[in-house]
Amino acid sequence: MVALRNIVVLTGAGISAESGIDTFRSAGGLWERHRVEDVATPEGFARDPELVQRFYDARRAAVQEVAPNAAHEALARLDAEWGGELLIVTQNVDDLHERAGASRVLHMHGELLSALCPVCERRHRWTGPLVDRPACPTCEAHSLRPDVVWFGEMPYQMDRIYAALRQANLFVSIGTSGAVYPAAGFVRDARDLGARTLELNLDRSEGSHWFHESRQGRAGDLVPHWVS
Ligand code: BV8
Repeated sequence: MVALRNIVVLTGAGISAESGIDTFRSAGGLWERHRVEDVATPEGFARDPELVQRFYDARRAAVQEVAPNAAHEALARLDAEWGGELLIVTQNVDDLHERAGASRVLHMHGELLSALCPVCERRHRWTGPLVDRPACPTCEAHSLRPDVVWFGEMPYQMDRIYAALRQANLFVSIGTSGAVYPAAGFVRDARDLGARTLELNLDRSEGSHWFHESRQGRAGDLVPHWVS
């Protein structure tokens, strides 16, 4: 039996649902009658930058009004207490893992509270709107965009994620539908590399059959139970 030392946790929108943040599938993947795949893309941004900026401005404001839930808090306890390797790879762009106290967090799809300047490529902590085209604090260009990874764009820190998967003894997926790649493929990578795989999700997901074990329920119930 391999000693359980190194854990990779993947989280998705479902872990933030009980904090009051809509998941992509619960909103029917729609926002103001637009498919998320049409809004969360570079093409969508080029086509209608104001629509896309308003989509993210609304979410950036909303995320500052909600609080972490028991699932975020349980992972933060694990992060504080676990003596082995732990990496929380999140698809979420909210900061609820950090606000619960977790530190070993990697935002593979970027963060709402960050603005990216495509001109000087600097990132800035950003809590206000971007729709009114504010100047980049570094280079003063008026081109700041949400610092999130859109469909068709390269997720952040993939090398670091695959390095962690190669070392993992346990891969736990929490609150994700397994609809979006490359994140949806991590369970297969982990399994092929010898890790045990566990899914904690409200419903069965598109990837449930790849997991050694899949438990259905609310993250606020399942995650504290798993961590304890
Ligand atoms: C890439 C940031 C190359 C923005 C997001 C054609 C053209 C171009 C690309 C593609 C293509 N076909 C396929 C692709 C690849 C594409 C893709 O996968 N498309 C899908 C639609 C098929 N992927 C990409 O483009 C990615 N980039 O491929 O680059 C590459 C490849 C490999 C290696 C390097 C480079 C970039 C994808 C990132 C897109 N950006 N977010 C933003 O947030 O606005 S994705 C966004 O949607 C989220 O970040 C998240 O990843 C995804 C939604 O998924 P979930 O988090 O799972 O949320 P969802 O609502 O779907 O599910 C929630 C789950 O929770 C449900 O199962 C539900 O049952 C459960 N739940 C609900 N409540 C609870 C609960 N569980 C527990 N407790 C509860 N209370």
